[in-house]
Amino acid sequence: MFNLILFGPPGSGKGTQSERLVEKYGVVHLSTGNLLRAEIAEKTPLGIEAKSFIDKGQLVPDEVVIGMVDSYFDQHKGARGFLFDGFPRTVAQAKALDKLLELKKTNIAAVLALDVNEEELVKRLLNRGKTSGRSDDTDESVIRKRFSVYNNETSPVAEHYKKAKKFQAVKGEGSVDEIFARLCEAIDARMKKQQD
Ligand code: B4P
Repeated sequence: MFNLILFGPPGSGKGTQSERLVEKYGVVHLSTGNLLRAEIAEKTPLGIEAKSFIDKGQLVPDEVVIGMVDSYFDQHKGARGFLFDGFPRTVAQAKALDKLLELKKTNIAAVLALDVNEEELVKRLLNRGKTSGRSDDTDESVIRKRFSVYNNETSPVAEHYKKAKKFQAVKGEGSVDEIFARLCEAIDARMKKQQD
């Protein structure tokens, strides 16, 4: 299996790039943001709980997200690999993922982190908010809150993977095509290393 994590602050292009990466590499896309929004749309108990956190720019509790990832994994038993998008977002989630992958006798090949400056991120998110109908993208104070949650709770996840020598920063500014080319270059190099 070849498993990747696409890491980065809100609006850094994780969702945008993931769509292209799963098509090119044939791995299964696991976006916790998309899974949570699907639960919200269906008004499930999990979705109703998640919405109350997302609307405030907070993270959904770890046990809710980890349970959701666990069952998604079980639904995709034959996968040749996963692209984790927006997960893990806390150190507890990263540790839970390590355990889950160990049980499946696999691991993370690389963590690619999209690097984008904050003002560009705010611009992108407010712009998306005009058409997406996403409540967490229309209010600038909620967007700023998401950045502070990212800095406090999600940034330490980078350290977790730096220690394991899996972390690689990738410039996330420029055109979607340019960023995609940078990501593919990094992935191809990791794949080659895994085969050697
Ligand atoms: P997510 O759905 O993961 O979304 P995101 O961080 O907002 O965005 P992403 O980085 O994917 O941005 P995108 O490519 O779309 O999370 C939403 C919420 O769900 C979280 O705040 C949290 O509450 C909850 N949640 C999710 N996972 C969780 C977890 N594991 N634990 C706890 N809670 C969790 O790009 C954004 C915009 O930029 C788009 O409009 C796009 O068109 C544009 N864009 C992309 N690339 C561009 C480029 N190169 N140039 C210009 N614009 C670009």
